[in-house]
Amino acid sequence: SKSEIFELLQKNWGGYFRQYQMALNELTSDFQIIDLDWKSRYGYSPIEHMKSRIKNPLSLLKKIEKKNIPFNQKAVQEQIFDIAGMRIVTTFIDDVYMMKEHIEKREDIRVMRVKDFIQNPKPSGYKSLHLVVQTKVILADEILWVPAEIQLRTSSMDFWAATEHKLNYKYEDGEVPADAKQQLVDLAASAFQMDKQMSLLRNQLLK
Ligand code: 0O2
Repeated sequence: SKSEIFELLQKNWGGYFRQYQMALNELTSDFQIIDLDWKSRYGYSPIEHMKSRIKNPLSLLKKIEKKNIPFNQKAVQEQIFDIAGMRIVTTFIDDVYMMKEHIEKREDIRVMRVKDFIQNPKPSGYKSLHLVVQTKVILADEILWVPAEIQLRTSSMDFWAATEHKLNYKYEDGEVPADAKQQLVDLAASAFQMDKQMSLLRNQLLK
């Protein structure tokens, strides 16, 4: 039953999902190093801040049900890629694509899929660039390539997403009023306007 699976997930969280924590340790360290390197090289880093999370058991269970995935480790690993999640928030839109190019060049990260919700926003107005990756994790006597999702977005996109998430939380099982949805779409456009103007200003100042 659902509650049994849920209990099982919670109990086995530590062991079952250890590899995902390892992947997040790797990714966090990778981008901390990039941040330091950028600062020492140029006195400026494109990374505003970053955050990692392991998908919570309830959210994972919902996804398993929604996608109709059989509940075993192999199936889950092959079909759900965002158990380990890393979010990198940048200053400018260009930084998002610069980070993407950097990640694509790394030998310890394999990019499996790119979902560009900046070019093609979600109906909600959500913008971000998602990379489904595999992260190299070196164990005592084997090498793992652990699935993870890296979300790249600007501060402005991050502000919108965090606020929208909070506003929608209340309606988890119901429908958000159409008018509120439209306002959120408009707010996403305003947030993007700010990103574009910041880029223009930067280009002016760099000339
Ligand atoms: P949580 O709590 O972080 O787990 P997929 O089947 O995986 O290819 P899916 O599930 O649509 O497709 O994945 P996608 O779109 O790549 O990423 C889903 C994640 O993107 C969400 O995580 C959010 O972090 C973010 N996201 C997507 N759409 C929205 C949106 O409209 N508003 C906000 N605020 N965030 C969004 P989870 O799984 O919802 O949450």
